[in-house]
Parts: sequence; C-alpha cells; structure tokens
Amino acid sequence: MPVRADDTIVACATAPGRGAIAIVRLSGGNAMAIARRVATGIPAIARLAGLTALHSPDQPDQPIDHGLVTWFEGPHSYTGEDVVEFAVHGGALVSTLVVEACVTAGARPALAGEFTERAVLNGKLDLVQAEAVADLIDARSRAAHRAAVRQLDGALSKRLTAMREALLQVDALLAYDIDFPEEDEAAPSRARVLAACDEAIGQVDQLLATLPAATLGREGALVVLAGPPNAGKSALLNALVGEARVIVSEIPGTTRDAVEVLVDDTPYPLRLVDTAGLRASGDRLERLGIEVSERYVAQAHVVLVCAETPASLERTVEAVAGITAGVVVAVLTKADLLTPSSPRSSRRTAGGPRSSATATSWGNGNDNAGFVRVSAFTGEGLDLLREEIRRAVTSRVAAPGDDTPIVTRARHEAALRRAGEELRDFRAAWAVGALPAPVAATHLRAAVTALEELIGAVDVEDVLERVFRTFCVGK
Ligand SMILES: Nc1nc2c(ncn2[C@@H]2O[C@H](COP(=O)(O)OP(=O)(O)O)[C@@H](O)[C@H]2O)c(=O)[nH]1
Ligand SMILES: [Mg+2]
Repeated sequence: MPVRADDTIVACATAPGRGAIAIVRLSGGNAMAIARRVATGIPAIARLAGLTALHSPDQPDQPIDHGLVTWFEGPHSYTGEDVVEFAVHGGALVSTLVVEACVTAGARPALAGEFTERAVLNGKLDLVQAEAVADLIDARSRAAHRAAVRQLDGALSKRLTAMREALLQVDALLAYDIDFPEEDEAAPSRARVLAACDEAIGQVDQLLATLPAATLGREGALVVLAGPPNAGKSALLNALVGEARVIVSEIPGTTRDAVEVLVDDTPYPLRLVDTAGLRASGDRLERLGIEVSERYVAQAHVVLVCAETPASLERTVEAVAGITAGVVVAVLTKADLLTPSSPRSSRRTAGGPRSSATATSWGNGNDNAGFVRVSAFTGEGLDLLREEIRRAVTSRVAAPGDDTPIVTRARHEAALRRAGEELRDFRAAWAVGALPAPVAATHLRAAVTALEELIGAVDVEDVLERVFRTFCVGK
C-alpha cells in the first residue's frame, strides 16, 4: 500500500504481551468513519469514554472484544487530526484483531513514529519536543527522565527559538546595512551586529557545554571498586546496592569478571563495577580478570579504592592514581573489625576537590590522608560514601542547573556545532570587513538554517525520516 500523509493510520499504542489493557489508535480524516464500521457504541461527545463492542466490518456478528472508546476532534488531539482510541483487553491477540478490523475498514498500519510525526507536521509539537517523547519512553534513569520531561515542556525549543529570532534580527540589521551602506547609522549597527553575534555564540557554547551532563544522565557515571583481593569490594558493592548481586567469599580471587550494576542515583545514575582484586597472580583466569579491572579503572569516572588497613589503602591509592584519570576515593573497609583506637574516617578524594566545609567536621584532623571508613556488615559509613561518590562525580561534570536546557542528541550537537561555526565565520568576516556584507550574511543565514532544521521549522524530509523511523510503532 503506498504511504500517503492523508491516510488514516492505525496501530496498537501499547507494548505487546500479556497485560490488562491494550490501546489501539486511529488517526486521520476517516478515523470516525472507520471507527463506526468496527465499533457499535461511539459516544456522541468528544473526549468522553463510552463502552463499545468491536468487530470486523466483514464479520459484524462475531465480537472481537468489548472495550472503551474515546474520540478526539482535530485539531484538539495528539496528532492534530481526528483520533479514535480503543482500550481493549491486553495480550497477544485482541489488539491485533482490532487493528486488522480497522485495516479492513479502510485504515493503513502506521509506520514507526508516524503519530508523533503528524503531531509535528500539524504544529502540535516541534521536532525537539517529538524527540523528547521518544526519550521519555526510553528513559531508564531519573536524570534521563527529567531531561526528557523538560525538553517535552519546550525548555530547549524556547531557547532555540529565541536564538533564531535574535539571529533574524541581526540579519535585518545587515539587510539595512547592505541597502543603505552610505547611511551614518551603519557604524553603530556594525557594533550591534557584533554584540548580538557574540551573544548567540555564547548561547550555542552554553548549550553544547551540557553534553557531558546529558551523556552521564543517560549512561551513568562509571564507579569502579578496586583494591587487593579480600578487601571487601564485593561485599561493599552489595551493601551499596542493597541486595546480593555479587559473590562475597573469604577465598581471595573469587571475583574474576567485572560485574556491573546500575544504581539510579541523582543527579546521575551510577554504574557500579565490582572487579577482580588488583594483585600479581599466576592463575591465568584471575590474571585476565585483573586486566579487565585495570581497564575499568583506567576508564572510571570514580574509583573506590578499598583496603582493610590504612597502610594498604595508602599503597593502593598510589597505584590506582597512576592508572586512572578518574577521581579516587579511598575507602577503609570492615570498620566493624576496627578497635576503638583505630583511625576514624577522614575525607580523601585524590584528583578531585579536596574538602568542603560540610565534610571536614567528621575527619580525624588529618584530612590530607583522609578516607571513608565503612562496614558492609553494619552499614556504617555507607551514606557518607554515597555522598562522597556524588561529590566526586559532580566535581567533574556539574549537575545541570534548572534553567539551562540540556542537549540530548547527536543531531542537536551537530546542528549546534554547525550554527556555532557559521556564526564564528560570520563574526570574523564582519569584524574586519573582510567580506562584502552580502557574502558575510550567507554565514548568518546558514546558522539560522541549522537552528531551523533542529527545531523542524523548515520541512526537511530526510530529517523527519531520520528522527521518526527510530520511534516505536503506535507513537
Ligand atoms: N567483618 C567484616 N567482614 C567483611 C566486610 N566486608 C567483607 N567482609 C569479609 O571479607 C571477605 C572478603 O570479602 P569480599 O567482599 O569477597 O572481598 P573482595 O575480594 O574484595 O571482593 C569475606 O569473608 C567477607 O565476609 C565487612 O564490612 N566486615
Ligand atoms: Mg570480590
């Protein structure tokens, strides 16, 4: 069947599989007519759910299911078109039969993301908001969820739209300059153009600077536990996660593989990785495990160096600091075994900011050789350690502020980089008058176009295609 933008489309909007309810959605000019051929009880009023029996148009006496039906009159719907939604029983078959009945009645199966694509084409959402819909569905961490909700709310769109308008005003100033080069006002307008251009470059850079926060929010910060065998790393990971995820044993060298557990922390989720102990070993398997540990340590955002005694901790911290660019947090384990005269916790994060006013008060007065003292058995020090991990992560990538929208996708990054480059080219040419004004202006327009493509203000077929075909069907 050829795909047409004015087809009425149908799809199951809920995930397949066993479940209480499935929702089948119709959208397009014929949605109501098609719905009347498959459902007996369409309510007279829009947005009011009614009970209906459902059947295929060619077998009206064989009910498929009873369910609820609601209709939305365009443009007051998700897609901006007439939309009908059937809520039927979940499971593998019912929704499939309802979709088939709608197709028999004249609908076309929707492509992936086609409902949201129509919402964009009908001006209900811009492209950046549409991407946020997909991000919201795909969100696996609170950080990713928060970013998606804000983007769907229009935080990034508003910023981009304001930037585009500012650039269009500069373009207008330029046009004046081009048309009336001999006017006296030309000089002040030149300075205004440069100021406005600098402002726009600053905003592009500010948005691009949020990329690391977006990546951490989506993927999590890599927090690696490292230290000698038997230091209590596996027990500590289990204690931090709150459940037994890795094997704890008194036999040194038990953990050979790296085990990764995602903990949904704020502002960023944490990828906690338990590793084989760092020591010279003759056992081939254990040696492989140790190499894996070293690789993880090298890539870590934060390394929790664990050891049972201050002396061993000191040595291991030195060794680890040499192979990681991440922040090193020293952790003295098995605090429950320490005698009352043993050293108490004091803060230490090598490679990160050393101390803050709130954390020093619990130290032993010797903050330079500080560590966090924990017990996986009693839970002592775990909250402090969690705080320390958060501090270490955010010392490298600050938590995103509430007023800066964050840039979440490679598509955004590419468009913003292009806009930034064009603006810099324009600025350079304009500042020294190197290029005739009309030529310089083409850089400015290219920057505007990059922003317009980003928010979908210009209808670029292949951009839409790229964005929406990665969506799920029914959205
Ligand atoms: N008393 C006490 N023993 C611990 C603690 N954490 C681990 N252990 C013990 O130390 C041994 C090694 O622990 P494990 O977590 O497997 O060490 P790993 O080799 O560093 O992963 C086991 O016998 C654990 O029961 C703790 O907080 N207190
Ligand atoms: Mg272990």
